[in-house]
Amino acid sequence: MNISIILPTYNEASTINKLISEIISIAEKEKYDYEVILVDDNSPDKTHEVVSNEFANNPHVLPLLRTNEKGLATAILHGIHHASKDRILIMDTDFNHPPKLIPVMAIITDYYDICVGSRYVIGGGMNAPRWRNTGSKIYNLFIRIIIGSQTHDNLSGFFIFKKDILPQLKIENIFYGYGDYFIRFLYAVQKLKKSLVEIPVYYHAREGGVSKTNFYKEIFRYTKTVLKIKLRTEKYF
Ligand SMILES: Nc1nc2c(ncn2[C@@H]2O[C@H](COP(=O)(O)OP(=O)(O)OP(=O)(O)O)[C@@H](O)[C@H]2O)c(=O)[nH]1
Ligand SMILES: [Mg+2]
Repeated sequence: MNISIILPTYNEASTINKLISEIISIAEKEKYDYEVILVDDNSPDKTHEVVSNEFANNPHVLPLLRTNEKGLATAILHGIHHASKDRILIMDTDFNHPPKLIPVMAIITDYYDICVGSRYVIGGGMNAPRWRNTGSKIYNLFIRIIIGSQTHDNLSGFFIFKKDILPQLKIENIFYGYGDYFIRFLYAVQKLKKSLVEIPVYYHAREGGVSKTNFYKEIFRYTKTVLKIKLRTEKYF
């Protein structure tokens, strides 16, 4: 297995080294040909420096620092541009997304183009207040109805895909903004009839640091994204 793991970070210094260490031990156990690409947007808490110091002698860890741009989706795109392996896995860096599922998701891409870690298939879920759980479920239903998405969790952001699907996409028109990039990505790969499997994931609470998600701002952004897709105002391929 040949895999690039992209970790976008903003102020995650308190947990990032633990996460990378766990990923490394999984990757070594599974005998992956792998790289861990950190994309940090000049975090004031020095996330990039913390990682660079800890893994200075590890050729599998590539800590990238962006100083000219900030934002989750363009950070992921930056990581994609540096990825050299056949499969690309993206995950949050605060332990919302459990690294122990990486081998399951990775093996699925032997048979399917994309595997998504999903909160809204049987066995999935999230450690969050009831209003957030219910709100997120209803919002996903809204996305599915309006744009015909066949995926249950359109805001997951924990996924792996075969890199060879990228040349078929206009990735600059997909990977921008915040979690909305994932709605566009799923829509585009569905249109291209790529094969996708969702596996259940239980999101744990973040282990340290603070949330970067401004709930109301993001709901507005996601709704704008869904409407843009419906009205076909952007080109994804
Ligand atoms: N590079 C980069 N990463 C970001 C940026 N904003 C968020 N992230 C990362 O994106 C991931 C998701 O952000 P979170 O703050 O965990 O958002 P969330 O999961 O909705 O919120 P929590 O429930 O608090 O975890 C984390 O790994 C962040 O460090 C950004 O502007 N640039
Ligand atoms: Mg998180």
